[in-house]
Amino acid sequence: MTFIRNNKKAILLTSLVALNFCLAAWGDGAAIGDKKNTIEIKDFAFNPQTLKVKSGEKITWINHDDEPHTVVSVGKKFQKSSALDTDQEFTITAGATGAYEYFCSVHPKMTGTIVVEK
Ligand SMILES: [Cu+2]
Repeated sequence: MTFIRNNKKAILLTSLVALNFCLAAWGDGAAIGDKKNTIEIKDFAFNPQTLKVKSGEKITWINHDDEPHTVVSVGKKFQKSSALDTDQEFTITAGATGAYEYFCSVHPKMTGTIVVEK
């Protein structure tokens, strides 16, 4: 009887440990995927100003200002965003390698650069 009871406890404990590991691994992965290539628009600036990504990765801008902003590629190298309201996001997928400059068409002094690496 004692053996069975202990065994059940051991199985339960093992399951909990395994579950925790799974949750931890999943949580980390999601956090990296979500935050890695995010450019915050705040106080009339793109942050970070220059972002390095790998080709095929997604890049997301999020507007944390009360003013609307846009993301427009110099030379139309990638699709432009619509006017982003507060907390609105705009996502593109990085294509060919190179440096891509962009600006906000509402406030052209706001500029940033995406560097796409292999
Ligand atoms: Cu702007």
